Amino acid sequence: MTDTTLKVPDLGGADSAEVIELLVAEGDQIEEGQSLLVVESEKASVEIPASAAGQLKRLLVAVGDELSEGTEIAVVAAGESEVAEADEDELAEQEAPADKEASGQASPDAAESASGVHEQSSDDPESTSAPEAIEGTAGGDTGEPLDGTSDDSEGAAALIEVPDIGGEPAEVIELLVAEGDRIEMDTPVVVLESEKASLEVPATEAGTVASVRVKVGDQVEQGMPLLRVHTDSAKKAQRAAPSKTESTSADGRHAEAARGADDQATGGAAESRATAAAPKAKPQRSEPEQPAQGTAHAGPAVRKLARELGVDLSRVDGTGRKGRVLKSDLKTHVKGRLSVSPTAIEAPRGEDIDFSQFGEIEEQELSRILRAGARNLSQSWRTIPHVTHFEDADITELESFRKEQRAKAADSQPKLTLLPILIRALISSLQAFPRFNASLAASGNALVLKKYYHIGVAVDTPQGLLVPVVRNADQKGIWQLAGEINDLSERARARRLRPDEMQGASFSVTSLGGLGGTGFTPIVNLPEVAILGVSRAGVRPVFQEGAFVPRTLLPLALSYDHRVINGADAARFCSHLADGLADLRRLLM
Ligand code: CAO
Repeated sequence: MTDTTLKVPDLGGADSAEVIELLVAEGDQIEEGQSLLVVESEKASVEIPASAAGQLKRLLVAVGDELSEGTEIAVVAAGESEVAEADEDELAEQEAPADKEASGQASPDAAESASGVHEQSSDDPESTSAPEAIEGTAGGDTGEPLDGTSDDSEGAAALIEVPDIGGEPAEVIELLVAEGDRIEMDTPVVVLESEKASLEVPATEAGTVASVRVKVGDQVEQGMPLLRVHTDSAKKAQRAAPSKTESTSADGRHAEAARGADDQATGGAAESRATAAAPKAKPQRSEPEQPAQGTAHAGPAVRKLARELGVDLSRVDGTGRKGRVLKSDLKTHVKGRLSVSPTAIEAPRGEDIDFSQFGEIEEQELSRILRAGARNLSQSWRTIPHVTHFEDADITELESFRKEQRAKAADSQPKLTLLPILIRALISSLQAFPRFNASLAASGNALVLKKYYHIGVAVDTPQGLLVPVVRNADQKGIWQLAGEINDLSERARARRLRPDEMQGASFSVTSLGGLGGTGFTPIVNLPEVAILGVSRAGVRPVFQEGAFVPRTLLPLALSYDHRVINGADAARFCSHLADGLADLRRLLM
């Protein structure tokens, strides 16, 4: 078994060329002379042939990389059939930091697959020059064990890695520690934000931060190293040290579940489920740009690439001499569009409007949570025929009861608001009307009735709307529900919710009662079929037995999917709920 590193041959006079297409993938059996990739220089586009046959063990370049003669492009294992059986240490040795440093070309992705964890981005000096960046992740090349720990003069070193974040990539939005800082177990070290949630990653080791391996704006995934820590004890940490947020099962089912769960966190699952099934989310606005006025200076290769990508060159800011558009400008332009399209909220008229022409403006970046939530809400709004049914529940007696209980409650007990009591009453109505605790099957031909009662509770947080889930709410008493809602909403606001805590709701409640309003029309949280909105209770005159009497009324708004629930069902459901709230004894029946 011999490994051969394939390199870029003479590029026909060009100093460098850009990889525009990969023709092979890792694991492919390749023949000598077979084309591996297409590169394009200012002069021409050419296919780079393999100079040796074998199984493609590692691809060291990616589309967009700039290559020159001699750049390493792939590692081929001659006569080897199973890449999976490749010895990891040997592999790591080939990727020794010194080699990387010398070539400066090994792509981060390549390093990632060798080590099983992601490497730092290549524009970070530490990722290419600091041997420890490789040591801690790849293991074998420095004698460090694969468990991500190492012995050094200061004792043991360990990596703190990205925990399970629901199978989604996330962005580093805040670094809470710096090199040299002293950290304890559970000290929040980094704030990550995915489309579903933002969370503080707690330290899984106590010690001194030896190096911070990420920077704000980096995209990270589960398992990627965040920090290297000189730990207090010489005791080695497990490479897969379970963090507070980790619960992946051996068969990986958790990741799937968490993915589905997160969908609900920001208001809808269907879209994310669809993208999970698809290889990659497609940009929302993938149509070619509309031609704009004016012309652009650019070379033939840039023009060709622009044509292929559907980019109007006159819209690209040229940074070359006299404003000439370079390939790097084109890349920046396309990256900009791609980075916006997949996650952005659709602009109102699908076009950029320069509002500054009308007056002073300020542009604020939308968080990923907000953007994802907005997309899910749009999807729900577009796909579900929504109807909202209104009902006022007379909670006069209930309010007296609640205040009485609250007055009697010990200091240690949670604050008793209407919400937990409402959830108790709601469970009774869901049990009486099972269609409300259901989802439409993906086929559209069946209704999935759920025998569990996991209630999503919309929580207003500084990062946006989150919907943590009270599980098995039917098995919990009012005080327990109150405690859980308090805990979940506090942790949602402190970015300490785990992705699995936002998964699997069978019905959701959104209460604006603490804030005000007489009614609103909530949007169904896909893939659920109904949502209950609660507004502020107030004392109103109610005509009873020939006279107006003051009663405390609680405005309820039930939005539902009209494909699944008809208006009469909704009216019955709401009456049942209102009756339960009006007379708690009914809940015992
Ligand atoms: N009518 C009158 N008063 C109400 C009420 C209602 N329906 N609901 C709550 N209140 C009162 C509470 O009793 C509490 O009073 P005190 O301060 O005197 O104790 C106060 O309003 C604040 O309640 P709360 O909001 O802290 O607690 P809650 O259990 O009612 O709600 C939670 C918890 C997490 C749901 C809520 O804080 C929240 O985030 N709501 C916003 C949800 C949201 O944004 N929905 C919109 C989704 S669509 O964009």
